[in-house]
Amino acid sequence: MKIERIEIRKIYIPFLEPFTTSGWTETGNSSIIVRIDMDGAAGWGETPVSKQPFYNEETTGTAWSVMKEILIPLLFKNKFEIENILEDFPGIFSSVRGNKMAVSGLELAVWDLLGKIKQTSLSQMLGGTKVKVDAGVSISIQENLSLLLNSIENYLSEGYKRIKIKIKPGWDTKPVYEIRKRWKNILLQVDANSAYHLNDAAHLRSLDEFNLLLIEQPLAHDDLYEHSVLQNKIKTPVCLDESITSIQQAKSAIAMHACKIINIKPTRVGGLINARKIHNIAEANDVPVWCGGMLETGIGRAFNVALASLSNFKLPGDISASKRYFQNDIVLNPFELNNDGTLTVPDKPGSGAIIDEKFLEKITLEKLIFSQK
Ligand code: OSB
Ligand code: MG
Repeated sequence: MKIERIEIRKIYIPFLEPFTTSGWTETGNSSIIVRIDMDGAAGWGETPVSKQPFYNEETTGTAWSVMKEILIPLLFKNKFEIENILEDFPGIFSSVRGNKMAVSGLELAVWDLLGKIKQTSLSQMLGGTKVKVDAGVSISIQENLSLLLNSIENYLSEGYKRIKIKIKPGWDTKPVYEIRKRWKNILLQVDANSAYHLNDAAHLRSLDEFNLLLIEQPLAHDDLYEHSVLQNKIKTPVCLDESITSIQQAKSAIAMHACKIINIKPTRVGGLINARKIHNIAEANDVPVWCGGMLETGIGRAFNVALASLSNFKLPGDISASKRYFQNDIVLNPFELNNDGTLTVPDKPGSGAIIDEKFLEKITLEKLIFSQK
């Protein structure tokens, strides 16, 4: 059996508020949305790239051309037994290096497709054990402290279980001190997106007294060794995001004690097959994980929520309700925050996302269709 049709779209949906990290600002979602048709079913995926290579090396432009020129032709060449499609999938792209986000959008669409054909939910296919997952929120760098404190107060009153703030030199100890002064016991963590250097270790150690869950990606995106040195100098657990690009990097990071916690984003590691393997390796080594986010639409979010239903997702994820990002989401069933600060894991076949095709058409900037008999 062959994949009959693949459609990719560049979209843009503005965020309610710009999202600012230590190094860059995102004003909207510039993902590539993928649709794969086979055997009368349609599977949807999302490659949550940014227009600029500031988080990782991929962009909307690179993912688009790699999908179009390399990945889709490779996928079309292969015949699938639908039952084996997930086993076969890694082999099809084994010659491709990097470009994990481009690969992931196609992989996610295949999972959704398979779930729909088998009438099984993604969480069930993955071996998830939870019906609800704890929701946290990642807060952009704010112009001043009172805006930050107000924002936290609002999210806490909505019921979010954990607050993450973005930090950078000059916006770190002071906001953390003010937050802790006001909320002694909330679950709190910080994300530096590689804004520091090893010679900032003494400064980062001053965060130790604030009982943070973790400090995420303090040092260079492609460095493991210096994170292991830093982890020896500070008590706050180091968590890696950008550095964990593959199963191999995850194994190395664990072996080197470069981190005590891992942020897993399925799209950063090439999809759910790799994400689950990293989850399993971490679990076997007593390294807890949590699910990060890339400001996805409801399509990508559904995969994150399903992944977070696995047992070793021990900490609340950056998986928030749709309305925290967008006025209108791309799906007719956007994620909402439950009263107990959780999101419900979808139990419908596939990812469970129901696409608002009219809205999708409206926000599409460019579309390509590939088909074969
Ligand atoms: O570093 O975790 C990050 C958003 C875009 C790129 C990188 C990161 C983030 C977030 C927000 O922190 C996560 C989310 O709410 O989706
Ligand atoms: Mg991060």
